[in-house]
Amino acid sequence: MTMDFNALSEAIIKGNMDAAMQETQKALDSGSIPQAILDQGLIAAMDIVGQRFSQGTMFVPQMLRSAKTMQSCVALLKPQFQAGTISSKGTVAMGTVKADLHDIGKNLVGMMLEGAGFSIIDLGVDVSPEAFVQVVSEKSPQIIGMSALLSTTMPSMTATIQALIKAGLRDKVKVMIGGAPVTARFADDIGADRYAPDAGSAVAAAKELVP
Ligand code: B12
Repeated sequence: MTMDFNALSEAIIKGNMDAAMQETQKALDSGSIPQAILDQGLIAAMDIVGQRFSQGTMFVPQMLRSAKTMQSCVALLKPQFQAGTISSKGTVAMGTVKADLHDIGKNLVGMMLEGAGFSIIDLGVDVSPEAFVQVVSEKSPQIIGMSALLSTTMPSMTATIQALIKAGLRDKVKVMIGGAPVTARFADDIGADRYAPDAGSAVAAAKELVP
């Protein structure tokens, strides 16, 4: 069935957690597809939050409230994305790069990958190149996934790849990158293996990287 998610988006933008969670549950109960709730309700709302922040009509505290509200709604959707695959397709170590604290996108990508049967090592936010190198040397994930939401933190992706090369580990791991300011061109330039624009295509990319 189709439905519009305006009330849900509005509640996310206002940071009204109770209303947003109720709207998410209502959408699930009425048979809306979880992916549609995520894309058209939650992510669409965060885009508007970003635009209002750029225009100077919303500020960091409100942005944070919207982010927390979104995260609570994502938690309600999470069970819907767990496919119940038992055998692991491979391990992905996911982190938001150094000096960057945005983790909603990284968490969504991790959640979708988990749903598709990958094991996730969540390194959290503000992850230094050294920390990525350490996880590769100690845990041997097949893929590392780096997220950056700030143009100022994208160079940390370059630094991480350089650090992997220096440690002699670059050929031991595939590197996947993403985040709003990141592009396929940038991925090519810095020698990453893949860029993906959203969580769905991140799953497809990971499956290609670890066939
Ligand atoms: C929420 C938010 C915050 C929250 C973050 C809370 C949290 N726990 O994450 C808070 C309030 C903390 C915050 C702080 C700041 N923010 Co902010 N924030 C946002 C906002 C509104 C939404 C981000 C988001 O969660 N989007 C929803 C998710 C689902 O989308 P996504 O992250 O892009 O992820 C998807 C894809 O990119 C991809 N993806 C993401 N990661 C990865 C990784 C891999 C491996 C792959 C394959 C794919 C992938 O898949 C995801 C799912 O589909 C954006 C605006 C925007 N529309 O992006 C601004 C934005 C990113 N912030 C911005 C700024 C400027 C800041 C601050 C500097 C503000 C300040 N003056 O203090 C600080 C920096 C703090 C820091 N050091 O990191 C700017 C960045 C401008 C730029 N290009 O550099 C933006 C674009 C807002 C704007 N329009 O100006 N922010």
